[in-house]
Amino acid sequence: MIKEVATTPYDDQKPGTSGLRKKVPVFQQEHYAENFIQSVFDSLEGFEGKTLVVGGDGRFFNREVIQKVIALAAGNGFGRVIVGRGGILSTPAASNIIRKYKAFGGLILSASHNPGGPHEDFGIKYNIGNGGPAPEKITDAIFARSKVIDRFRIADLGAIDIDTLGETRAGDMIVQVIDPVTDYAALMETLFDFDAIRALFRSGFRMAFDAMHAVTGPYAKEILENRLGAPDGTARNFVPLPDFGGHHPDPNLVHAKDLYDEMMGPDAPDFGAASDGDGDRNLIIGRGIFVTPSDSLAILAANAHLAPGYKQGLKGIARSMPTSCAADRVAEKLGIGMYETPTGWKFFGNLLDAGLATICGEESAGTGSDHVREKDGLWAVLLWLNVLASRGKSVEEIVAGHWAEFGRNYYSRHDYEEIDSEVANRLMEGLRAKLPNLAGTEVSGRKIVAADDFAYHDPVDESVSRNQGIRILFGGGSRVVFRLSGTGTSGATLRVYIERYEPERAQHRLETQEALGDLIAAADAIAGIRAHTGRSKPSVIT
Ligand code: VG1
Ligand code: CO
Repeated sequence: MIKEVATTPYDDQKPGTSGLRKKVPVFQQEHYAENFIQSVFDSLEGFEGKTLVVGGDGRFFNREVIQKVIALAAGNGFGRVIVGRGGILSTPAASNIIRKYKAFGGLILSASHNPGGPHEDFGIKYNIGNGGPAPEKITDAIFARSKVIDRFRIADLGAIDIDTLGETRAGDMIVQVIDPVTDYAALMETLFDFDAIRALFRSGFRMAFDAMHAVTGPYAKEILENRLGAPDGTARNFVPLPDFGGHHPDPNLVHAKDLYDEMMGPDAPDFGAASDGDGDRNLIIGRGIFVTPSDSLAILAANAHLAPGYKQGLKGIARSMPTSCAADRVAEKLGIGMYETPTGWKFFGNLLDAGLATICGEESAGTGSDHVREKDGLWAVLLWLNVLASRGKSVEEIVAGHWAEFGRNYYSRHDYEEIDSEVANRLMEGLRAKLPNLAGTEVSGRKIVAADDFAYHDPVDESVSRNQGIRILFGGGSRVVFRLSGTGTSGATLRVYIERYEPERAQHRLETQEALGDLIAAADAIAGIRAHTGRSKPSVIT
């Protein structure tokens, strides 16, 4: 039986960089999730009788919202819902399922790397039929609809069993529960040389993969240990927990510190890696060396042809604007296109669909390719393994070789978290006002050659996205970028991205923060970070 339920709108359901993210108690308000999901459906056309994919990273409230999605999908006339068993699907796996089963779209329930639990974060993101996050045209429509929504349509189904594989009828709709790992693992087998990686493990190569109690656990267990023969214990913290064991499932040097310390220690394995809450990010650490995500993107692009899925070479590389320019030098050498997009994976979709780019990446530990339309943590780990197996060198040798060939982009991101939103906006407005007069001036001994507020012109659909971050370019390929985060759930987060290019074959290795010292000072001089926020240092440095 389908009911039409009267509701009143909320005014805060604007999707951010990666969907709608709020604290769990916000999502638990009456009709909050229903309103948003109905607003998504109201912004789409032509899904009657078609398939919707749903799954999440297993965090607190995941199961409840999955039940709501199923009931609303039935109420709105979808023909089928495909759901991962237990409500589990990593973000890249969900993208693959949408594509493979030609679904109309999917709802991914996750707040990525943010903590989970009754007072922590939750999120809902809509992905379109190509498997990628909805473009701005759709997310704008969803927000507009959410502000005026006055009813939702829901089927009275009772609790649907999402823990048993197979199909069940739910009203006029079919609910199909699938294994979350099988299709994804099969896709990985088509891209990488599993025999070569198996031989690498057989030769005694040791790896540590930290799933951070999040969604990649079951994927890593199956692929690394069962299919590739890595020893039992290679995947750690592999059972997804609703609160991620009380940790932030954020694969950076702060939250994956145990892994980092082990990799820097005397008995370090050959290769260390981690992924985030929803499985789309990756952390790569060699024995004694952390690989920055920007360098990782460049190195993977330069070596991708060693993996069977990319042996034809790359069509192009795309990176988000704040990501370091290391990949640009690889694109230049390969003679392929280089695209610079705003932050967030949704901007890569058109480039991938149009065959302009094959590999994409972001400085925030996201790397991926045209195999799906999301960034993909385990994919990056497997590509690294394939490269290590093919080249027979250590991570450190590969990174050093890359710097020797292309030069080195010293790079760091400084985050100022939970600052007052008004203060953050004032700081950005102050910067914008200064922009026209910055070029040609000198700050902290460095000359500014250009300064702008990044606007992206999509080469495929010709849409324009403005105000995507303030760029201050210095001579010699150094720069500072300022933008406000679009994924936080309390206050504002200012992100400052600092980069210095060193063509000098990088023989003398500087400590990163030291290498960037004068640019960090310049960033504060230009934006007045201390003066505005009262903070003397960032909350997180990556
Ligand atoms: C952050 C990152 C961005 C990433 C986004 C979603 O956004 O900077 O690169 O695409 O998170 O990542 P922001 O607006 O807070 O800077 V996640 O792993 O949802 O999946
Ligand atoms: Co994520």
